[in-house]
Amino acid sequence: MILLGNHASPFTRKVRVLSAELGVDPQIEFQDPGALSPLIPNDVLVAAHPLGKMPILQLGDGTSLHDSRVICEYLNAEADGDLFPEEPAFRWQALSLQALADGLMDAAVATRYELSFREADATRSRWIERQVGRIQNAVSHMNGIAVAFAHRLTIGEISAACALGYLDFRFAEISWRAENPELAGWFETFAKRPSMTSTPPNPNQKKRG
Ligand SMILES: N[C@@H](CCC(=O)N[C@@H](CS)C(=O)NCC(=O)O)C(=O)O
Repeated sequence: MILLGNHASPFTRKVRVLSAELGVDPQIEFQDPGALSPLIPNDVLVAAHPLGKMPILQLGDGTSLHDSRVICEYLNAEADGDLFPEEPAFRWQALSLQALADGLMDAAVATRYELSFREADATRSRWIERQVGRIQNAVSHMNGIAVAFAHRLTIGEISAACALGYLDFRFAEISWRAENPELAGWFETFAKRPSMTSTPPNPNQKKRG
């Protein structure tokens, strides 16, 4: 299998962390599709996914899977893993946490693009404030439920960790730890897992995402 993505992309990291937790990462060849810009479609990505976004998982039979949620669920099912719990008591919490973390990443990635590519004006600063407000609300909600994070590893905690890792990477000025001590404590431990330390977002600072 080939995973198209780059190190900076938090959605790609989600797939890589999950693969490492499942122990299937040696079966996946990680390939960078080249320059990524929201202004210029990347031909490699568009050929495999109409939206032209990463990550994309190319299977041995030539088919492609997207997006990160589908790829993660596919890998978990193929490996007979338990990162997408079946029991309702865990399942809906895990999927909701994944959705929240994905929404945080969407807001952060969109803000990153906006800051990189658009001229400053009054509309832009209001739009950015709205995204940062979303990010802060998401982090605050996670802090409120973080006490349960250590009980069981699911796609929810993996997604939350990748979202927080992306904030540290691109938005260090959003110093989220001070107001969210439970979440900060959990992340400090989680960030030391081999799945996280082997997938840093910054081995090459030039990549966008
Ligand atoms: N919902 C998608 C989001 C993927 C996404 O936003 N990927 C970004 C990189 S982090 C991307 O490919 N951006 C390129 C673009 O917007 O043109 C997922 O879960 O995979």
